[in-house]
Amino acid sequence: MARDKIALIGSGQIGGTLAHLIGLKELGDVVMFDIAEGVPQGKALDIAQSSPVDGFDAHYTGANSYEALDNAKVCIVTAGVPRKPGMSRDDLLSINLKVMEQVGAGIKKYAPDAFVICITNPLDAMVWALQKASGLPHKKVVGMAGVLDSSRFRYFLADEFNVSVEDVTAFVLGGHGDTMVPLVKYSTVAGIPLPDLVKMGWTSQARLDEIVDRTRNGGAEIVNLLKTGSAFYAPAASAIAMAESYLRDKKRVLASAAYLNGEYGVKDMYVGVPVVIGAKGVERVVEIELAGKDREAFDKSVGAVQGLVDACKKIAPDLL
Ligand code: A3D
Repeated sequence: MARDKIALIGSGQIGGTLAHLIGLKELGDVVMFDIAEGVPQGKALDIAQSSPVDGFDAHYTGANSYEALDNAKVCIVTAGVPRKPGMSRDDLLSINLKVMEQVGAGIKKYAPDAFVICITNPLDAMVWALQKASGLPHKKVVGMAGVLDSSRFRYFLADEFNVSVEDVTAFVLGGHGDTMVPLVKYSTVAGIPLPDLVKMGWTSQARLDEIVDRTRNGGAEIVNLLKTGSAFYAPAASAIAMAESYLRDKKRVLASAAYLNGEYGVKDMYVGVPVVIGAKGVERVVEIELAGKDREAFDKSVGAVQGLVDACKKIAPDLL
């Protein structure tokens, strides 16, 4: 059986880590694409040269032309620019919106059957724009954020309770960023919901609130430490989990920015919700009942995403 082709659009920090993980997990052959000349070629060659040491078989190429995406089964998009000092949110939005237009056109032409995972920020608006620009079916275009946010929450909880990360599950809804909604009652240690663990004396409500807060600010904490960039190991690992579920038809339930058409009372927007990812792409949106504070927090988060989408429509009315 021929190996699947995975195209990485953007070969920066996350793109490079994605390429390495794909090799280590033997998920397929890798095409690294970027507008920076030499970068995708150099990274592809460097990683390929590690394959004899680590014992994986994968073909790596680097490219500056969209033709290289031809027939890719999965495309993972990290292309774009980060927010620099002095740049407003709208400046960033309009630059990355143009990038999504180019990338969407490239995918439409060369990889129209691909499963597309967007990571470029501001995530919920960029994945929306990428779907519009590519014209691919909604269920084949998703955004990566929830797996990362859940993973951060799980890590902090495992650390707090001194238990294996494997036994901690977390449930995070909403847009990516400080309005995300970690659902404490659906997050567990070996099936025991967090509120029960508070009653059992494993932690206090105040500590739990601190952990939720740290999760919400997980990205900013790393930016403040790195100073010259944002997180890339955990974001790459998270996108790989989504790609693997698609390629191997694992049907994992993963929090992702998915297109909602009425679910959760939201229409024509990408928002973070749990979905089943299998060979058909997003095979199901898991819709739980939200009430009280959770509903309020979710609606606030949806409002923040709507604001970004409206800004996109204003900046590029013809584009989308
Ligand atoms: P970085 O290392 O800057 O890589 C971005 C790459 O995109 C660079 O190599 C650029 O040359 C390339 N690029 C720019 N414009 C284009 C274009 N038009 N076509 C093709 N390539 C282009 O960034 P990174 O890898 O650290 O992060 C990538 C993106 O992911 C950024 O937008 C981050 O904000 C975002 N990010 C999202 C999350 C989420 O959880 C959603 C987490 C971390 C980072």
